[in-house]
Amino acid sequence: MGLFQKFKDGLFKTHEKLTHEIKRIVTRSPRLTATSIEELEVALIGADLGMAMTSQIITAVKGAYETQGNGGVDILAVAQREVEKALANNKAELRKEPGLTVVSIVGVNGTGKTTTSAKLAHFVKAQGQTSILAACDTFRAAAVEQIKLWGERLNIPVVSGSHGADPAAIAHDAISAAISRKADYVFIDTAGRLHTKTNLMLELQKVHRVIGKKTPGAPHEVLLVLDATTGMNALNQAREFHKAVPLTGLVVTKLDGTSKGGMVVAIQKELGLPIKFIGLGEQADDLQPFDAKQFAEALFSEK
Ligand SMILES: Nc1nc2c(ncn2[C@@H]2O[C@H](COP(=O)(O)OP(=O)(O)OP(=O)(O)O)[C@@H](O)[C@H]2O)c(=O)[nH]1
Ligand SMILES: [Mg+2]
Repeated sequence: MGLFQKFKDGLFKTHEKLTHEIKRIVTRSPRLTATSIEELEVALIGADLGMAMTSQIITAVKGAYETQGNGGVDILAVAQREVEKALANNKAELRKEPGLTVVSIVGVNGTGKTTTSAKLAHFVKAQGQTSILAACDTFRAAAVEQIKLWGERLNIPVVSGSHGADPAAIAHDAISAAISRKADYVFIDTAGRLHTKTNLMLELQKVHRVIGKKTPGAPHEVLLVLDATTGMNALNQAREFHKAVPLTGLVVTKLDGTSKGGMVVAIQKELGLPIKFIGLGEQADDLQPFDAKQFAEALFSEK
């Protein structure tokens, strides 16, 4: 399946809702009226595109009506162009160090960290690179089994410890194993934690400190996993995590399960952190590097 088809399938719900509503507005009134502008605003905000992006699209639509007149404006095309423009500076590449690259995967409970860690290992493998998964969620009883299962399925080695073990020690062991095997990446699957729990955030800082002592400059990537179905709550999570452990990027998961996929745009604009990957389903290859052009096209294009 091509990349665009993946984006299109994964963003289907958001696409359907947005295009359906926008086409209805245009059908009812070919002229741009105060009411149709208001309805357009509601549709865009309803997809969680955020105030700033919504205003930018409305301004562009008004401009297009002024220059092209009624009937000549394709609102979907204007919106697509504006969204693509707004995300043009998003740097999605996963960092690659000359030696080992250590990637820490963090976030609140249930956002998709373990699944994302496994999908990332699968992603770099497809590019000819090797990795090790570090099972640093020693808190939740079934967590180690879950990541081991992924490891078996994808044929990726997993370094784990016993339930309740020190996550920093497991991260340390995983890096040792990666160095001796000359692996390209270590993906550290951390336990879910609420951004409001100080002791849990301190624990995460400790994991990162230990990693940094073992490999200078590590973790090279700290990716916050956000669940798209939680909408704008994700903004708050991101701000708090960023204060505790400086983030290098975001992964937005479960976009296939929401019609509010515009939150990707709002979050990127608001935080200025790059969206590195998006989760478009539960399978290993449903994690895709974020691509502004494909994303904007998948939201608005009728192709
Ligand atoms: N539909 C869909 N489901 C996803 C996606 N990413 C993860 N999931 C599902 O979300 C659920 C939780 O995923 P996990 O990877 O266990 O989440 P976690 O953040 O590790 O959870 P904790 O370790 O308990 O904090 C699982 O059922 C995953 O299959 C996605 O992009 N799309
Ligand atoms: Mg997990």
